[in-house]
Amino acid sequence: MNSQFKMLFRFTITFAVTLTVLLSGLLRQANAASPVTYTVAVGSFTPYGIEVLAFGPQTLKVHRGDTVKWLLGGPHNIHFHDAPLKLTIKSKIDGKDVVELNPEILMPTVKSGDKQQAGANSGLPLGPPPGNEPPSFSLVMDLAPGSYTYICDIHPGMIGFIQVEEDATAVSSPDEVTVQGKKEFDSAIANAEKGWMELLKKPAMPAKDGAEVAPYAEFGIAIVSQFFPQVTTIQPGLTVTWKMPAGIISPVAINFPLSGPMMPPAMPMMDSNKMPHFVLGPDLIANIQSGADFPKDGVVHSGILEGGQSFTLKFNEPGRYAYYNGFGNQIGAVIVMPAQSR
Ligand SMILES: [Cu+2]
Repeated sequence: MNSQFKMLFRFTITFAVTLTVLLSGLLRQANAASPVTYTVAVGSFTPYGIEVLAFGPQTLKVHRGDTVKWLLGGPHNIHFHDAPLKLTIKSKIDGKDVVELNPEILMPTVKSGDKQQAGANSGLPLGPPPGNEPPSFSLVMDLAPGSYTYICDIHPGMIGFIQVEEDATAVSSPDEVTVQGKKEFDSAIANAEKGWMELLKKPAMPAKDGAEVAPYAEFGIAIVSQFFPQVTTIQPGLTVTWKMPAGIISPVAINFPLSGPMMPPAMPMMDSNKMPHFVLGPDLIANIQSGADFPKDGVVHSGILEGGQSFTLKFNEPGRYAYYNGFGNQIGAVIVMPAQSR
């Protein structure tokens, strides 16, 4: 009995040792696997105004030394820090007062293909990339295991996570990651379509004290780029307030009247020191205070409204007033009824 036990014991030890050697051999093989490149989608559009403002997949697990390549589907940056920077700043360029896109957002702190480092920012592409390549930005994740958070400064709420796993931990293949990213975006779009249909069931509320317009409808990580409602009807003497939801949002700028052809919202330029800037055009710079009466000349620039901000105008004269988003692709109207229709 005792010798049997010893034999079993010896066998167990031998088996365990053999298994360990075998396994560690396998693991070493896994470790020795050459680094791979993962692709993360950055935002996405539908042809009909539903936009995903997210990184897909939101969470990516990699091994040390792998590369992450972000495919830029719009004006986004990749920034490894915790809170979005202020979108615009007032500054002087060659002695001239301007409002410009925050240069800290615009200017890259690392080159595509570099190793990730704390605070790394891709900056914003100033033009289309050479050739027919879609715009992208890559970093090598030569990092200790742990979770690394990044954001887009343009769209507060766009947040992504790179999880660097121990070499022994299995992670998805690049193909699986691409499929996962697409799945997350497809489901966000489906969710927004459903939300939009639900929104249509809600009756428009008659404006008693003043009307409210939402510049976007948000559904999770997707937005519908339309004014809600698109046409606002009020009695003379009432106000209209454009109210931005807080969260994952695209900035908006309310502009009266329609005045196409549209100016680009911001113009790239070089200063005398050859430093690039993105200077805001008149459609993005406020010419009137929120709460003011609609001006006699009919020209209104609300300035940029970000998440949580609002802009109010008071309409005293009956008429039809059309407006647009200075960032493009959205029009709306305010109809002020004749006083006798009260
Ligand atoms: Cu963004």
